Amino acid sequence: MDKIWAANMMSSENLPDLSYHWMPFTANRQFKSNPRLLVEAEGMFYTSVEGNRILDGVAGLWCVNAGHGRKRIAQAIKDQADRMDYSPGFQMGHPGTFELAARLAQHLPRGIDRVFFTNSGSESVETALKIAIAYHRVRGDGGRFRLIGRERGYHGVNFGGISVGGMVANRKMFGSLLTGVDHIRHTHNLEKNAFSRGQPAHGAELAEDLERLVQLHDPSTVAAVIVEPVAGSAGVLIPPLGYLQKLREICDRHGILLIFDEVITGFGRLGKPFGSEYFDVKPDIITAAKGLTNGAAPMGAVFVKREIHDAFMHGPEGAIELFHGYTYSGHPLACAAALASLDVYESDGLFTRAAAMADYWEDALHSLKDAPHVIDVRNIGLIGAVELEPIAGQPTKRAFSAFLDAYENGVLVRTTGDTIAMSPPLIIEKQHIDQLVGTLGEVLKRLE
Ligand code: PXG
Repeated sequence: MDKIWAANMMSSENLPDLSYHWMPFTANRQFKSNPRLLVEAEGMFYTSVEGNRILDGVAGLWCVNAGHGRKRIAQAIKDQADRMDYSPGFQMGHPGTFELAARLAQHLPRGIDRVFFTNSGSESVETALKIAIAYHRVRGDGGRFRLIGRERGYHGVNFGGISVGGMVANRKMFGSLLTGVDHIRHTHNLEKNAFSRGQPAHGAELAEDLERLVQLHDPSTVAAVIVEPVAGSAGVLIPPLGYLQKLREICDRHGILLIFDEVITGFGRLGKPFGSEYFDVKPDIITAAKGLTNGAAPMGAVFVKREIHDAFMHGPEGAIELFHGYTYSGHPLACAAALASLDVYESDGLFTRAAAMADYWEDALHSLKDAPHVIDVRNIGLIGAVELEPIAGQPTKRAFSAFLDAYENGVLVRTTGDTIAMSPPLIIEKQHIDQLVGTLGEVLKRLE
């Protein structure tokens, strides 16, 4: 049998050679000199290869919404692997994709019920952008090709996603990116909104920046606007009250599609199935991934308004309507994982559980207000962030030190810039929140 790594197996002769794997979004040399390897996971906790239990404060990477080790999901994947490993998705199908799309439609905002499958959030974004541009073209409005994103937006790492995205480090190394892209201003404003609970009061007017760009380029050239309802990777930026509504109004005024990137906010993170419902703003297209399979298999999806889908369903019946798709679109194992995840979310009430925990979460996080170095605490649903004053001349270092210290002390968080971000599994209990925030409070006291 192949070796399966388990707790307490770390020793110099046991450890694989770490040099071959070029790790994603990682300081490779630093990591390999002091690796953090996880080998087991159950409920709210990971176990490291040294045998330490680590409270998962980020649901893996914002994806394990129902907590780890869900037997129903594991069993569904095993059963599917035994029955049929793979089936082609082009001009062929298997029942799982159709069943899953219909199940998903029950949880989506009304009218957004056509589903295209991908394998990741990044692929969902590329797919959504392509559908948006092609939609205008199939309607005879092919002059609409421009895409508008937002500063500090994160839409994955492929060329479309980094082009509409607004994280400088993710863009600057990679050449000219897509043409025909522009960005509205981000909404982060500590002077006015620091220590807001939930949606900040100030900044709805920043949506007017969209009107400015639309007028600059002429509305007839703009295909779509893409934003995260809550920006995650750029440091948990919560939309000001009224802001998303204004974006919707401006898009409506000019016939522009609004895409919500719900890779993070989908599947219960805010206490509703999707962020669109939470904010009561209906986009035209929603991108998703992560929680779709509870992180147990790679899968993404694009949810499209029925009219958009239907606009493609003209022309000869034997013609392919959309020249787009992936070898693994709707992979049987991922479908099995997603169907079982929906079962778990539904039976455990996880689509709305974040709403029940949000007040306790908020109070606990805001107890860190006066801890050393803290310049902001923000929260929404089961998302939280603590922003630290950067060390002069060494941005990101202070938050990363906090991440390392927390990990050493049994708590996993994420950092981006000098912000500590948290997004625990939605099964979190009060005692876990106490442990997470308690450990973080101790860490902040120790920080340089
Ligand atoms: N859109 C959004 C809004 C995301 O948050 C992606 C697209 C890309 O998804 P994939 O599956 O291609 O990675 C994401 C991914 C973090 C973190 O800690 C966030 C993501 C990924 C890794 C880390 O902030 N979000």
